[in-house]
Amino acid sequence: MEWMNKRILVIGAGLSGQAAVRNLQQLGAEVFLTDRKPLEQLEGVEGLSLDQEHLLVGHVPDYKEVRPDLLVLSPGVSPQLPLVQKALSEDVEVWSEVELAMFDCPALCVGVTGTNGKTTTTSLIGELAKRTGRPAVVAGNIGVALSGQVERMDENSIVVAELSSFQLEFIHKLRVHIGILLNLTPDHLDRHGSIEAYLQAKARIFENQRATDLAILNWDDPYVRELGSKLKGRVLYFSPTSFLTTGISLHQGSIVYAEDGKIIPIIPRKDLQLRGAHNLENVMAAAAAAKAFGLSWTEIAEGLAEFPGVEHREEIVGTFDEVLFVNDSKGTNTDAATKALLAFEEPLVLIAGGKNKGLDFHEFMKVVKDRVKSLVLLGMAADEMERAARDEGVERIIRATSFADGVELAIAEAVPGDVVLLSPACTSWDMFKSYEERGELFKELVRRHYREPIEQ
Ligand code: UMA
Repeated sequence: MEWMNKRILVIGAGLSGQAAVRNLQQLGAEVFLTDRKPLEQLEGVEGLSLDQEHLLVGHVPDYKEVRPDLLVLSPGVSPQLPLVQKALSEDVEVWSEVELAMFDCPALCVGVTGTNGKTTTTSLIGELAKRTGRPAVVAGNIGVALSGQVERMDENSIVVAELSSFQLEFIHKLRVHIGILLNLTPDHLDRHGSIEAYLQAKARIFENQRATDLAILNWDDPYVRELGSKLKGRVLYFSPTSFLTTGISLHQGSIVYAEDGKIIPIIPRKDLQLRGAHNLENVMAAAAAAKAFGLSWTEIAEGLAEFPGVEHREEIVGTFDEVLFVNDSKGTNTDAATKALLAFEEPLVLIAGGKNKGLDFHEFMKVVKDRVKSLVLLGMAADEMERAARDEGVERIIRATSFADGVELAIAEAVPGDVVLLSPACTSWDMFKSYEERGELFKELVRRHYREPIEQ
């Protein structure tokens, strides 16, 4: 690709868009940045070297005036956006920001996708990658735009990229030497329209793999398992439930690797800090990736045992008055929230709600009925969630007027031995900028409550 003087329109001025602008300017392109928000609502944009002609915020720019040679999309930008449709109709290329970042990437690239567990798996692989002694670049959907990391990507480094379905929608040549598809359950249907379209977007992670590359797939997930026969690269399956004669699975309480029936134990399950059956998927996939980039099973076992988990994902906030508080703000869909519920045996007080992503809550509420003693609901989806909860026979439902009110109500419901779990099954976007902001506030409110107890 010849970048000099190419006119490139970047859409979305968040983390991805800003990193893409810097990257493209380095390459010598003429860059335009647009965002539907006005300048005063955008953070960090003033730090970019863009004049008025090139910074087109707070309105939709006139396509003819920009005449772009290429569009670069932030992940949050829907392909249905008229600007995108216009470019496509004129045969102008549209790239996602990760395509730009990984363009010509000389590093060893590991890509992680799936509905749930991506961040845990990506972080864990990042930690394992560091054990090789090579520089590790951990970025992507995990909260660090890949385009901002390009300078750190060289022949010696290992890039571990968390890739969302949004990011994979407009890739063209992006190639991961090691690709992981963890699982697939309905998510982001408001954007993708159907589970099939969502699967197709996710499966694109393997699109440019070559015969020597590796696809790591979940045997237990029917959609994912089936993909194996269609891929160009080598395939390695993992299964947390059934023993695989070739692959990574559980055997007599340990995670093992087997090849044609020959079993190599990796680590006893009890030595892991990560809780819950779902975390086995993450651990197994990470172990497979680490083996592929050259760690020994002993080094992998050490890395797995030392990994404490990630922030906002079943994160232990602390025990106060004998009640355990858990922040799972990253549980932004029903499947993730269900997994969090199933990871605890103690009686649960659940705080849920936020903005629905087009999901139906009935199946989720069946699990809530089984596991949860009090359900505190908040946010835009609260009415819809309450209806589903009542349909499924959930008895104790409490409505909160704000997030802080929800936390106080949950604390009031809990008795010693209970777990108060924030796992919203919804995005935070009705009340917060991100799930991180929501999780931080949760932790802050809990700690503040116990530092300064509110008089009853
Ligand atoms: N915007 C427009 N027009 C649109 C849509 C958005 O102008 O039609 C503008 C918004 O006004 C905003 C900007 O685009 O100013 C935001 O862009 P963005 O939503 O793509 O957000 P970024 O800050 O670039 O963050 C993105 C990912 N966000 C989304 O996918 C929604 C981050 O994932 C990611 O960490 C970051 O790139 C770095 O790679 C977050 C996420 O919620 C964690 N991901 C979803 C998930 O995990 O479920 C997919």
